Amino acid sequence: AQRLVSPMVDILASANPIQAEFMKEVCIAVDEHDNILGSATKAESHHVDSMVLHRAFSVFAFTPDKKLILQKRSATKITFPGLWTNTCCSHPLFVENEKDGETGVVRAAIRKIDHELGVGHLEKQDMKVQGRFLYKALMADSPWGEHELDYALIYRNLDLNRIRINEEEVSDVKAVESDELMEWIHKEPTSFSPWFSLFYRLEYLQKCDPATDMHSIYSRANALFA
Ligand code: DMA
Ligand code: MN
Repeated sequence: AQRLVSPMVDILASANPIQAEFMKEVCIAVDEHDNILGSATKAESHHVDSMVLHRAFSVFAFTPDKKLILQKRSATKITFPGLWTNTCCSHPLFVENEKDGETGVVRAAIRKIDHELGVGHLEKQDMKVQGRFLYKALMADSPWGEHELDYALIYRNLDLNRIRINEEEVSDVKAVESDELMEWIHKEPTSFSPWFSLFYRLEYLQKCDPATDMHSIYSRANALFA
C-alpha cells in the first residue's frame, strides 16, 4: 500500500477537499459471496490501479404517493459527478456496527440518508433489503471507478419536503413514477449513474438477484408496505 500513497496524494490534491477527506474512509473488502476479506480505504478501493471489490448499498426511497426519489450527484463528487441516480448510495464502513451483514448495511444507509439528504432517525425496520448484485464500472476520463457488491434497499414513505439537501453531496432531487423514469432513462441514458442504469440495462451485470430488477423494485415497494 505504501507504493500507492504518493500518486494518490497527488491525484486527490486537485479534488474537492471535502470529498478528498472522505477518501480516507475505510471500506469493507469482500469476495463475491460477501465474505469479508479485509479493509481498504475508499481511495484505494475506487482507484483503477488498486481497486478491490467492496461492500456497498443503494437505497430506493419512495414517497407516500409511490414515486421513486432520485438524486443528482453533486459536481464535486470524485466518482461519477453530476449524474442522476437512486435516492442514496454509499458504503458500510469497516467499523464494528457496520461490518455485520445486512444489519450493518442498514445502519450505514440510515447514516448516509441523514448526511446526504438531511433526514435523520429513519427506522431500521422500514428499510428492506431486496438482494444484492455485483458490478464494476470505470469512469471514462479519470482513474476512478466502482467494483461493488451492492445491496439494494427499499425505504417507504419518505416525504420529499423532509429532504434538506447537503450540497456537498447532492445537487438536486426529484420523485418519479415508473413510466416517467423509463422514458427519461431511454431518452438520456448518459445522465444516469452506471449502477442505476444496471437496474434497466442488464448487459453490464455480472450477477443479479432478480429482486434487484427495477420493475420489481417498484412493485415490491408497493407490495412490501401495502
Ligand atoms: C457508492 O456511492 C455506492 C454505490 C452503490 C455506487 P457514493 O459514491 O455515493 O458513496 P459516497 O456517498 O460515500 O461517496
Ligand atoms: Mn464504491
